[in-house]
Amino acid sequence: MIKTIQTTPFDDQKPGTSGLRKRTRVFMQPNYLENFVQSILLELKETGGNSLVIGGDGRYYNHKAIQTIIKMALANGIEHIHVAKNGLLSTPAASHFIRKYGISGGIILSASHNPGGIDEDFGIKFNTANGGPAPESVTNSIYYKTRNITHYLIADIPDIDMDSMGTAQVLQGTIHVFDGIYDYVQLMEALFDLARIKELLENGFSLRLDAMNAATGPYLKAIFQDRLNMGEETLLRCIPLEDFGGIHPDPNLKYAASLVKSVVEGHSASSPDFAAAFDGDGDRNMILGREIFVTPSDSLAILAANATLAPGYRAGLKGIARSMPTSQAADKVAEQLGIPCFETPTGWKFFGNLLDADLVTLCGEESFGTGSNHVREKDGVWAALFWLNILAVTRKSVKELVQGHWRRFGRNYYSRHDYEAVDTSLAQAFMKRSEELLPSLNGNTVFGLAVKTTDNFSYVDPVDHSMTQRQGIRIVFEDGSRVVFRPSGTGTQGVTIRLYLERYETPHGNLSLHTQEAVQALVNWTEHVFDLRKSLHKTAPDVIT
Ligand code: G16
Repeated sequence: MIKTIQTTPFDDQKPGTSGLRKRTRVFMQPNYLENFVQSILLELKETGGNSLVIGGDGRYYNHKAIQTIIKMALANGIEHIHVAKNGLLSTPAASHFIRKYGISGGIILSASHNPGGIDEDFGIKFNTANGGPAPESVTNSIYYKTRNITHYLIADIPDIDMDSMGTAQVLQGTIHVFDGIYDYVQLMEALFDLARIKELLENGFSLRLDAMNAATGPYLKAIFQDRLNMGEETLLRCIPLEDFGGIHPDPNLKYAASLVKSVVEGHSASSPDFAAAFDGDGDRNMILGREIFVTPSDSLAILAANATLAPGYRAGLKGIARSMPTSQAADKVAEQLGIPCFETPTGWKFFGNLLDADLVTLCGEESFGTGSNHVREKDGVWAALFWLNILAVTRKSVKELVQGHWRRFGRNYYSRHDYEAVDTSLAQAFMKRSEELLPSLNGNTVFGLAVKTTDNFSYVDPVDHSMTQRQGIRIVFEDGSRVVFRPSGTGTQGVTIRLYLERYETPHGNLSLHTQEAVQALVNWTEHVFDLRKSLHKTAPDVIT
């Protein structure tokens, strides 16, 4: 019943910022998925694991991959295999399930916000027993195994029925098909005052939530339709589709442009008071209010400043963590609250130790990620509920809340310019040349911008003291503004170079500039000093958020 299949290594199975992401057809080639899964399962077994959660964001190839993983987990002697009904499980819900039931780890099939389909992207993430993305020590060990693999094990059994809940004994293991929605909704009910939110909504406050044809649809229905009695018109694109309806399930200004247009730019009396969109696997969020887009960095800072208004955070915050490229808006709040603010490399996995050691309560990233110690992942639906809870208590509009925040802490104008699918050798040469230039910039003033410090960011984890180096080129100016750039770790074609621009204005400065106008001097400075566009053979960024 258990087959041993001979295989040879693939040389491109090094996990990136968040698991292994490739074109779907790469995963579909013989043994590709199996090699990676076998390496994960060996890692799980070596660390004493005997239970596993499996689920995904519903994209093309999910079902087939889940069946393969179940059969391989059984063959590798995993005793308890928990499979989400229909295979659908958002990333934060997976994290919660692992933590709540003490499961040894989880495999989440998702390429996050990347498009889905046979000619698009697929991905596989491994989360450890704390519910968070595997740290680098674990992903490096998995990668090492993929380099040395000679065979994998798979049970020769028919496919498992994933469409109905229940428990079945198969070979030496037990397969539990569970409801991927229920536990997560219970957690949200414990953290937020849903009755107060309901009262707000019953009093004419209007809402629009966009699941972008991806994993959050069923969660939004369970919370906003079943518990908060909201009508269907408030929930957009809530049926998960294998190809996300042909869109990028990426909640940002480019890929959720129609929502942005109807709420922010072309707002009218019928525009909702609050809107949010979520990505493929439900961990990212974009927050909008009538006439205002809330940058993810500001969202983190505003949630932190108002956290005690939500029941789950009444006791206050231990600390805040943000990824290095995320704006320093949260630092200002931490300073006023008298709590620490940690700066980590990009990747949610770097927050895990800080959360486990209870050093921080809230975390956030500029890449539309916000979360807390309730799970070990960023969490889109949680962020929307947190905002609604604060709005329900303060009875302010989103715009009033954001502008009031700026008047108190100052405004960190912020924008990210992405240069996508750059030729790998061009991108590498550009990063190398830029790093070499750094020492000559210190103390120099160009275009009126005085450079204070420069580095290629490195991080020492305060808990386990592991060191992560060269995480992005960072130029800090005397006025607190910053230019940062780094290669993305989640792209699947060539290299994406991300340029992060941040300019700080004090509470008494000009708080109402257009963002691109506010950061233009930093763009000019970057072009002058690093010749970025020419070096990358680009004339303009591909995406601006
Ligand atoms: C992943 C990680 C995030 C990271 C983002 C962007 O998000 O979980 O921590 O900020 O990628 O990473 P990069 O700039 O390297 O592309 P997701 O939602 O794609 O899993």
